[in-house]
Amino acid sequence: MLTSIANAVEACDEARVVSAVELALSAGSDPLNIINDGLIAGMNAVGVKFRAGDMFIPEVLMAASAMAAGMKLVKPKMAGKEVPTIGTAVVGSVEGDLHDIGKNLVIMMLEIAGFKVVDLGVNIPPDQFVKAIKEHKAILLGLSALLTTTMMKMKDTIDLLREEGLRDKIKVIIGGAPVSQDFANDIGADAYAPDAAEAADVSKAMFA
Ligand code: B12
Repeated sequence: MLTSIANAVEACDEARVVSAVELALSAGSDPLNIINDGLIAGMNAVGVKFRAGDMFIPEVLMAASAMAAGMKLVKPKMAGKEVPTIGTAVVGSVEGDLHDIGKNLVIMMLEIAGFKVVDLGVNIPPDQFVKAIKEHKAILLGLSALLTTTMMKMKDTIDLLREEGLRDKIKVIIGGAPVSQDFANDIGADAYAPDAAEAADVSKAMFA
């Protein structure tokens, strides 16, 4: 039954996702299993296909929207079953970068993993990240960049955290197509993840 949810997400078929989730809920499936083994499993498969060139952006967006429709049904059933909040994460696309599809997927996964996420949006200069971290007492900062011309803004943001005396108080995870583990090491980030599912796993592990 959960496989049919995953398959429906992978097929970008929102109506089928909704009916499969409704069926699973009425059959008494655990909401957390519906999320993990149904909705996320489907989105993971989409990620694999996208990287292999077997799926394209409009389909990724349709799958993400189908997944979100499923999540909307499951979330109200999660009362009392929520994963305890790990802490607040501030996430945004760095200054000059307007790409947000991947960032939004990362946010979805971080929320499912138990973070409260403050989404700053796109084109965020270093000082705005710092302001938000202070305001929300964040423990995790997620920086996204899709352009080689904006990835150095990640370093500027980390440098400003250091100048502000915040560097030891927050973990920084970076991601986006031009970014790598080597780059993360070079600019002094705590972590890198190649996709949204791993972003959630790696982030969670840093606070375990
Ligand atoms: C969609 C898209 C756009 C859309 C963005 C819409 C939106 N709302 O996001 C639009 C049309 C606006 C756009 C504009 C531009 N784009 Co564009 N765009 C893309 C495209 C086709 C897909 C990006 C995408 O959404 N991928 C799907 C998501 C799911 O994948 P993802 O972003 O990689 O995210 C995953 C991981 O990277 C990771 N991740 C992402 N963020 C984070 C953050 C953290 C913390 C972590 C841990 C992980 C993580 O997890 C995500 C989910 O698994 C790419 C090509 C490509 N193949 O990447 C070009 C691409 C990124 N764009 C490019 C360019 C050049 C531009 C423009 C300059 C074009 C122009 N001349 O106007 C402008 C720049 C705008 C700006 N200032 O940002 C180039 C970049 C080249 C480079 N090396 O710098 C690319 C690579 C295309 C190309 N081959 O030339 N673009």
